[in-house]
Amino acid sequence: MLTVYSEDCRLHHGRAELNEGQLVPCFENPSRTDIVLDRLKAVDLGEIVAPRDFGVVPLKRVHDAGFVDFLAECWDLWTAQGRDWDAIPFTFGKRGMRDDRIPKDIDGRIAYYAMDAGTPLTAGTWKAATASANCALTAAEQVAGGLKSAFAACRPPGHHASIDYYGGYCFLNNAAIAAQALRDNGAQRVSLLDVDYHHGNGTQSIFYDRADVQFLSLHADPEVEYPYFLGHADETGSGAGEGFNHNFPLPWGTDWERWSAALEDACRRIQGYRPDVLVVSLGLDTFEQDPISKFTLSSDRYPLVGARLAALKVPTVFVLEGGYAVDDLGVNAVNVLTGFED
Ligand code: Q9C
Ligand code: ZN
Repeated sequence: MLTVYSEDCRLHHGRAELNEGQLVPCFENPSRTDIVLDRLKAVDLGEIVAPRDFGVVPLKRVHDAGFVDFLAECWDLWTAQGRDWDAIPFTFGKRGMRDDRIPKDIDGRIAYYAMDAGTPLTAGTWKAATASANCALTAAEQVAGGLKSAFAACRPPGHHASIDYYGGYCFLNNAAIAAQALRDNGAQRVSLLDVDYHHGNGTQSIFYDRADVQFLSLHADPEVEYPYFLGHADETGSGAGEGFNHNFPLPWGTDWERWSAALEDACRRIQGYRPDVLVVSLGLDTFEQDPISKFTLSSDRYPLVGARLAALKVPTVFVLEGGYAVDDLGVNAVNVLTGFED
């Protein structure tokens, strides 16, 4: 399988995130893709290429233009205040407050565009986030050109980033950007399957009123898990998109038996939709040893995930999302890909 990776993905390196009331070292850091790359080379999965630069146009096909511009200039505005440390919001808008006025002050603008205090924005964030999106776009372009599959080994991840907000370690929604590019390049129907432990709130929101991109997500129940405010089973789409959004919220402690039953449900719905192409938001934080998650999948299950997806017989773009048990992330991610290829 072809892999797309950019060294620029390493340039986003937050110092600390707010976790259980304390600032702790960021779970999402460059060592994640380092270990994935090591494993790809160890099993000789295939060629590893650098992405092509697609510019901001495909980013603004799914994200608000003002939001994209903000991400590009946030670090300069932040450092202009004499701050040379990571940018983190200290407040957020709440119910009943104005959302039609974007504050001028940098702290107000961060409050407007950020969804949590776990996603520091750093000097290298814009470069890394755009490199990450370019990896997904390049993988999509290769699959549109006839490859059976491709893997974007990218970070920062994307699925929590929505039309006009960032958070959950995500800035640009790489998988959504790839799905939209596939649509723009001739695919009539795209299925986007999100197997990250957390609900893909950003991806869901981006495609919620559309029938041309089917979204399916297996994740921890938002009643007990981040992102808390989206991901319930009764979110089925709106308007033309009614019936094209499928959430599979699962309890803490979900094991392979339960998780794979939900995967089977999702795969049958994909089959019924008859997509031209499949985009997989490939999170590996369903792993039993993940430090921030509570499912119990073991490494030997991930090839079965890949094999089930291959049985759909649809060209497939894999886009890396979460997974924080770094020592095992390479094996787990590559297990899905080898299972797909066998
Ligand atoms: N106490 C992705 O997997 N915060 N994002 C967790 C744990 C947010 C995860 C804090 C987790 C976001 C792409
Ligand atoms: Zn996750």
